[in-house]
Amino acid sequence: MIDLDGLDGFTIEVPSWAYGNSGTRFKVFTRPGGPRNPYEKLADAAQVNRLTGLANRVSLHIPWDLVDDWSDLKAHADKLGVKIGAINSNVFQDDDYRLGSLCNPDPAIRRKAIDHHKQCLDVMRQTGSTDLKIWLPDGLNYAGQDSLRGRQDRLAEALREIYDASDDDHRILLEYKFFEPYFYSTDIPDWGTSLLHCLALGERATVVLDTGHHAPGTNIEFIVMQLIRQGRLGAFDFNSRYYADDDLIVGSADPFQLFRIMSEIVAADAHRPESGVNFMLDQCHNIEEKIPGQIVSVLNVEQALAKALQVDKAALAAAQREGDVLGAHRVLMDAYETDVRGALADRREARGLPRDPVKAFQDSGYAQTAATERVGGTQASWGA
Ligand code: LRH
Ligand code: MN
Repeated sequence: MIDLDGLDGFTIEVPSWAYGNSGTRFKVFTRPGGPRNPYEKLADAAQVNRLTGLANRVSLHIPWDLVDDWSDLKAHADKLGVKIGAINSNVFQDDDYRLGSLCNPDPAIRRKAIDHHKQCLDVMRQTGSTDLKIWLPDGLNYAGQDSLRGRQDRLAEALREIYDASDDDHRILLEYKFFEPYFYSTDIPDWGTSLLHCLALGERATVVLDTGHHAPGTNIEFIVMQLIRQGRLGAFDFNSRYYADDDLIVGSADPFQLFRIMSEIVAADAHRPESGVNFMLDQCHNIEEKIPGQIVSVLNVEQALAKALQVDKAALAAAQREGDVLGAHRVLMDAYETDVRGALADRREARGLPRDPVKAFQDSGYAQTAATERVGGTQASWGA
């Protein structure tokens, strides 16, 4: 009997930038009907929630999603049935940040970067968002280029000022990444460095685990377990990759890894809303249709969680206790091999949602309408 009760209240936050044009340094592909502003990005994101019932929050990126009237954008989101989620700072597209932002040797540049984060805190106050997500591109390309220790001290000082400027209901989500855009060192390269800064800051500072930000071969579910054990797993940036930070559809490259990650989540009951873990996507749909790509993504996460909920916890604990190596492994594999797709479609139907949300979107004609209506203006592009 497939038990899906654990899915109750589980939601996923989708990124506004996944609906705009994106690509690589070689090419950013465009398509008719792409969103031209945050209003249209929210409208597209709301389609994912309408058809899956899973994605009721949308992350914004500053300045990509800057608007004149935040309360008007919030009202627009409310009408669409979605909430403004995490606010993402951006210190990776300004010439001033060539040698870093919060870690820059120049105090004036650090000041500029700190003020940008304070601007993001104001956006949170005006949109009802409570998560400030900080990913810093900061790093070095050549050994000796700057003091590794000095940069950490500057970073700690700057994060302290941002943390102290935030409100009691705000969380700081500090993201790490092992390389890119710099190639010798990164100032927040791993979960340990992010965790150390979070522990130094205070209870409201937690770690963001982007599944594309690890060295090949990293056991990511171990990191998930350890961050939960420390009470500092704040959020996921879900995506998948074959080589580097590919930002592909979560679960498309390694569905078994996603299942193992969700198994650690279920083992700690961290899938429950009260855990405070923000399950977010951070992806770019460079060649595939954006909205169907996002629908498939949230369904992949839901499916991985549904499989993880099938793990026979008692049998697994008994086999582990008895040192029954294969027995324990096979308990987990039985859950992974459980086909939950029919039960999930039944669950959607029982909630008045389409059995196949991707087909329902294609049948809705939404993309065609957008292509005819969204004429003129400049399509939103990753980076612009
Ligand atoms: C950096 C990152 C970060 C976002 C950006 C869109 O690679 O993962 O989370 O700011 O992608
Ligand atoms: Mn990310």
